[in-house]
Amino acid sequence: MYMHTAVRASPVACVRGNADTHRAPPAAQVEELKLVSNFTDTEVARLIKIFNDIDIDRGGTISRDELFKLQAFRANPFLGRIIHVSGFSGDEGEGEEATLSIKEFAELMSVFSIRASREQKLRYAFKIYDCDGDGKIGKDDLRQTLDVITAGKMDHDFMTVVVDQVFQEADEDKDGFIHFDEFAKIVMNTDIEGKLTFDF
Ligand SMILES: [Ca+2]
Ligand SMILES: [Ca+2]
Repeated sequence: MYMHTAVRASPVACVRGNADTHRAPPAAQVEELKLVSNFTDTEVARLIKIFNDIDIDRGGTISRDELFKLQAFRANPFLGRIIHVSGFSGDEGEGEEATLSIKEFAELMSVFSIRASREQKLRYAFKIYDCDGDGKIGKDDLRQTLDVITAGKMDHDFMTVVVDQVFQEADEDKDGFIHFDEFAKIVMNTDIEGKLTFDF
């Protein structure tokens, strides 16, 4: 059988005598990904396979479009928009498309997994709403988030009403910002946790 020589081979020696075409991922990679996630060995292996399937050009990173190939994101528009809002924060260069490494992908999937705590999910959701990243949600943050979540379809005046209402209710100490504890209270009775969870 022809053996291609692409430089994708792992530095870890191949296991001999195993004809399985689905090579097991290198143990070091599995351990590394387990450190940044809450997954088991089997789940990490599945995650690596998913990543490699999406990463068609085998560039080692996935773009937002590639991520959206995952059924879970298509089936849950809320999730997809959240990813869109989050903009893969941390690695956007000027004018460059943000991408995820496998490690970042594992972290992301970990937050959305059934293993993540409600607190972890809420912290993540909070970060998404906090567009300017100053640790609190201002009215501008909320406007921007609503704009993305509703795909720009929310009428400007109506949005002002909604934003004012949310602040009226959530901003308990009236400092003009929604802090994490205030945020946690207003989403307490919503299914935000369910929306931020999927099985893969
Ligand atoms: Ca903010
Ligand atoms: Ca406040």
